Amino acid sequence: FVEIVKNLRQGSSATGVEVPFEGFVMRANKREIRVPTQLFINGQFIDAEGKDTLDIINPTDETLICKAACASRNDVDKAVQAAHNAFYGAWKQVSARQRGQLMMKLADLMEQYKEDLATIESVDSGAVYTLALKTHIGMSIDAWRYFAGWCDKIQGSTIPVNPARPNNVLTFTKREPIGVTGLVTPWNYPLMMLSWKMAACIAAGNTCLIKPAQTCPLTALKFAELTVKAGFPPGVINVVPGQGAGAGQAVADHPLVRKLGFTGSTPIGKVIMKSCAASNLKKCSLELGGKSPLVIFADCDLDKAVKHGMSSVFFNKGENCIAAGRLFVEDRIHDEFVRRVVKDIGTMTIGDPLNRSTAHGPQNHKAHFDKLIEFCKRGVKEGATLVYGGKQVPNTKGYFFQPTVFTDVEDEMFIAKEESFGPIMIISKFNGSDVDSVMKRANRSEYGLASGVFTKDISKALAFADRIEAGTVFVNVYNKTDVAAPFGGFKQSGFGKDLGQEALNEYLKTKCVTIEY
Ligand code: TAP
Repeated sequence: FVEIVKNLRQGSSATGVEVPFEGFVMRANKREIRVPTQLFINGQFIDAEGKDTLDIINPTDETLICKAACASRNDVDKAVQAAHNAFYGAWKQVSARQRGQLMMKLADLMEQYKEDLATIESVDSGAVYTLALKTHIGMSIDAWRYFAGWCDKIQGSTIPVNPARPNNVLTFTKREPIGVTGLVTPWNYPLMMLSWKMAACIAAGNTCLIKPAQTCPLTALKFAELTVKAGFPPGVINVVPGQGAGAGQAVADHPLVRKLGFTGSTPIGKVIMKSCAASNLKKCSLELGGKSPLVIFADCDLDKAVKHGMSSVFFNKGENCIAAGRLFVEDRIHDEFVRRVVKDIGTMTIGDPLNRSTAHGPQNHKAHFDKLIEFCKRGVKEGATLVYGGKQVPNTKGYFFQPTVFTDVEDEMFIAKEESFGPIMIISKFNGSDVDSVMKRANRSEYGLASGVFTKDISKALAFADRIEAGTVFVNVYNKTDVAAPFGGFKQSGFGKDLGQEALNEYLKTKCVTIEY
C-alpha cells in the first residue's frame, strides 16, 4: 500500500548534506521515502513561477500521489541561465578525472538509495518493482558508472597533414563539450531515460537541464537531491518538470541551449527538430518511435522463442520503445506458438506492481490506457482475430490492461503499421520457403528502431542481420541491451545513439588546431 504521510518542508540527507526542499513522505514498500516536489534549479529546490503544479497520479489506483511543480518558460530560462553560468564558471574548474569521480559518487548514492528510487518509480509510473530495481534503476546506475569511466579518456588525435615546406605543421584535434544541453524524456523508463542521456552528456563535460515527462517526474526529483549529496556544483544539473508544449518547447526554443537530446514519439521529434533549427540551429539527437519486427522461423528453439517472444511484447507492460511491434511467425509453427503464448499469459500475475510476484502492472497513465483500448477496437474492426485480452483487466481500479494477442493481421491494417506502446502482440504468418517476402514485409515500415530473429540456422540469422533496416538486431534473444552497446534507430525512429562510446559523440564537438613551426 502507498500512504502519503505528510507534506515535507525540510529534507536532510543521511550523508549529512542538508538539501532543503518541499515535498512529501511516502510510506510504501515498508519504507518511508522523502520525495521533493519542487523544481531543481541551480542546486536548489524552488517553486515554479506562479506556483503552477502538475497532478501526479498513481496508475495502480488512480489516486493523487502529490502535486509537483510545473515549470513555465521563465522557469526554463532560469534553469538555462544556471546551466550557462555553471558551464562557463564552476564546471570549467572541475577536471575530467574529478568529473568521473563525481559521477561515480552519484552512482554509489543511487545504489544506496536504489530501493527508494525503485519504489518511487513503481508508484509513479506503474513499473513492476522487481523490474524497476533491476532495469529502471539498475541500468541507470550502470550508465552513470560506465560513462564515468569515459571522462578522462575523451581525446582527439594527431593528423598527418601536408607540411608547408620549409616549415612543418602539426595538426591535432580536441574533443570539447558543446555547452548547455537540454534533455527531454518520455514516461516509460523515467530514471533510465534520464540516465542514458545525462550520464553521456555530463561525462562529455556539458551542463544540462532535463524536462522529464509530466506524468511521472518524481524519480528525476529524488535524483536531483542525490546530485547535491554527490557534490555537483550548482547549475550543472537542473530538473524542470513541466508540460511538453510549455517547458519542453521552451527548452527546444532557447537560444542558449546548444544541444538537445530527445526521446519520445516521432511526431514530437519532428516538431523539436524544426524548433532546434529555427531557434539557433542547435544540434539534436532523436530517439523516436518504433514498430520492431520479430521473425520466428520454424527451425527455432520454440521454448526460447515463446519465452523471448512474450518478453519482446509484454516487458514493462509493452511500454518499451524496442518492443516487438509485429511478430512474423512461420506458418508451420504458427498455431503451436499462439497456443503456448496464450497458455503462458494465463499464468502471468497481474496486480500491484509493488508485490514481488507481480509480472504485469498498470499502464502509465489514463490517456495512454484509453489509446490502447481504441487500438484494439480498431484491430477488431479491421478484421484481425483477437485471440486474448483487448480490454481492461476486469474488476480492477487503475490502468490495468490485459496482455493481448491478435492473429491474422494483414500488412495494410492499422495495427500492423502503428506502434501501440502497450502489451499487445500482433502476429502475422509467413511462408518459410519465401524468406525474401518476409524480409520485405519486415522492412516495409517507416520505423527502424529494433528487430529480432529466432532460428538455429546461423546463415539465416546473419542474412537477416544484413538485410534488416533497424539500429538493433537481436538473434535468439530479445531486449538484451547493455550500457556499453550503442542504441538508436534508423529511418523515422530517429538518429544519434544513446549508450556506448558512440553516445559521447552526441555531446561533443571537434576542434581542429594547426600549428606551423
Ligand atoms: P512524446 O509525447 O513525444 O513525449 C516525449 C517528451 O516530449 C515528453 O517529456 C513530452 O512532454 C515532451 N514534449 C511533448 N511535446 C513537446 C514539444 N512540443 N516540445 C518539447 N517537448 C515536448 O512521447 P511519449 O508519449 O511520452 O512517449 C512515447 C513515445 O516515445 C513512443 O513513441 C516511444 O516509441 C517513444 N520512445 C522511444 C524511445 C527510443 S529510445 N527510441 C524510448 C522510449 C520511448 P509531456 O509528455 O510531459 O507533455
